[in-house]
Amino acid sequence: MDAVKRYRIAVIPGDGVGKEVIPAGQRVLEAAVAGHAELAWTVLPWGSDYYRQTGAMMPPDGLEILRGFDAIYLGAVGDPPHVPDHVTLWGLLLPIRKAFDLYVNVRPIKLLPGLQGPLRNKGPEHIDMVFVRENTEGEYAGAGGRVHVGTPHEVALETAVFSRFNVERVVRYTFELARTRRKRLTSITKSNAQQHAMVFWDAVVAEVARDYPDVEVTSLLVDAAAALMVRAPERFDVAVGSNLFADILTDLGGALMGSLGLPPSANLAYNPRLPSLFEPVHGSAPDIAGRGLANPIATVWAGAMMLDHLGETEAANRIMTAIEALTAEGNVLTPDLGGTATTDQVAGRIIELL
Ligand code: GGG
Repeated sequence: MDAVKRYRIAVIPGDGVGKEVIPAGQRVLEAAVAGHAELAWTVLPWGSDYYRQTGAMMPPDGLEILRGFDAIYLGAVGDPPHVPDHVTLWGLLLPIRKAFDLYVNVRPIKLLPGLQGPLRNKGPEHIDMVFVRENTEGEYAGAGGRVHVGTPHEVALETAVFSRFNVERVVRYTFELARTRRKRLTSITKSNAQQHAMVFWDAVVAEVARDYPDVEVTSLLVDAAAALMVRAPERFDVAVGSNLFADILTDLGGALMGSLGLPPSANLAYNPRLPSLFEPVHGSAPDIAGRGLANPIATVWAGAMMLDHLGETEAANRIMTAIEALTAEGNVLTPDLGGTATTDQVAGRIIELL
């Protein structure tokens, strides 16, 4: 008999609805692996409550603590107006991405069966793409500063950083992914206006493309890409973009799916010995937090991506099949999808459908 595998998973529910969707996700994952694998959860109460008690979003040795885990399962960060958004993000999520070199952020955008996004004439055959977001530098490199603060001559700089090593590996990851799908890659920049880094990005894509002659490459400016995602989403298969552009476009993608409560994301470590991080694309949604109304699907789906990453592919596939069965039957959905079910009821129904 095969030994039951044991995975050490750091759980950071974080803020707002993160505290509701993460326990729902844990329940589904537990049910999916039951009898085959053990998920050894360590819940870390880091986030804005921790910040209010200690002045920091995580302890000083937080990154060292996380290093010992096989994966990180994160809910959401953000507690405006109590803690400024840049404090929550730079105190927890962005340092984790940088410390463990989580170089790509993989975000599937896919219309699930039975759901209707805002594009009435587009079905699941039209909306099925994967975004690869550059995840450690670009516009979120944290390079910049402010001078002449408090004077009429105040200046603020936010410098985008694009290194050849990083852009090349992100683009290469995307080409490899394209080969597993419809072999169509869209690279998204703003290289008409941003004449240094974005022209460089285009050049790196062209260089790497020479190793993938079987993949069709399209380059789009980000503004045109946003319009095309709405007008003709079927033109997208695999897309790659900078930290900021792909962050924005995947929220648009969530809207095309019918709710931001749906898209998941996998922040993958370049070094497979370091933990990767899995989270819903959405944030802490303070407007609905604490009411049991949050859609757990993005978090459950992110959990399936985590299981797949850990090698529990069969369990991951069963979760995805159950999510699709849930949306197809359409009678246990949270209010963002027009239903009346609670977070826990949706998780419970997914478990029944496993
Ligand atoms: N689910 C994680 C979360 O809280 N996302 C909100 C957010 O603002 N994320 C910024 C980012 O992904 O860079």
